[in-house]
Amino acid sequence: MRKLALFASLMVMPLGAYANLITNGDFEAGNGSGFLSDYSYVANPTDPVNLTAAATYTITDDMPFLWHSAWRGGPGGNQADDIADFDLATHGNYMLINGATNDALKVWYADPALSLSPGQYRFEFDMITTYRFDSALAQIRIQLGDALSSVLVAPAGTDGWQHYSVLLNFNSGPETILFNLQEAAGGNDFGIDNLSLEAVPEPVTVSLGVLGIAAFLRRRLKSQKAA
Ligand SMILES: [Ca+2]
Ligand SMILES: [Ca+2]
Ligand SMILES: [Ca+2]
Repeated sequence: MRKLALFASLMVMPLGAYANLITNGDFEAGNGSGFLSDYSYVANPTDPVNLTAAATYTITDDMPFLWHSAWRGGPGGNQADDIADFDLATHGNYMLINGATNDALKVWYADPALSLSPGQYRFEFDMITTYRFDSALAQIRIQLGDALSSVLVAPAGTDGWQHYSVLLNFNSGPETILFNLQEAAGGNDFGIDNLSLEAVPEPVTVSLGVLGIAAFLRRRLKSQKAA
């Protein structure tokens, strides 16, 4: 029984480490909670500029065409398919973005900055293309301090949300940032939702657990021999 109890406690430890370190990653708390952006925030679709200018964004639970006539969900074309693809009943609020022509601008960054210990992290998010066509698909890169992800290309303009998951080995640096490397203005329009950052339990924790069990069994064997 004691052996079983020890094993159980060692197995639970890594599982308990999972927790989303990002606040408001689902955007349900609206704009300016848990994040900031170098892009300009547009409050509602009746603003004169809408989201027709590059480097602008909003937080909405509605279809993109309300913000830009060339975006998905409008009458005609693939309207029914677009509405199904966006699945707003499931997603609620999301960040709707007209990409910048300067890839140094931060699309999204955690604010206040996260305080991370060195180690491996998993960054996950959902992305959808809001332009009706596939020109200049967004190219996303995640930066976690000194760790950079590969380039994550947005799905086609006829597809639904796509889930992305990257592992990053973080050593130092305070910021958790989402960049868009696509610098073309024609297209480069996308939505993101469900941002998540989790610490990945280190394999060494498991190894120590196995060593701990081995040591325990050795001790037990010794005490049995002595008896
Ligand atoms: Ca959401
Ligand atoms: Ca579709
Ligand atoms: Ca654009």
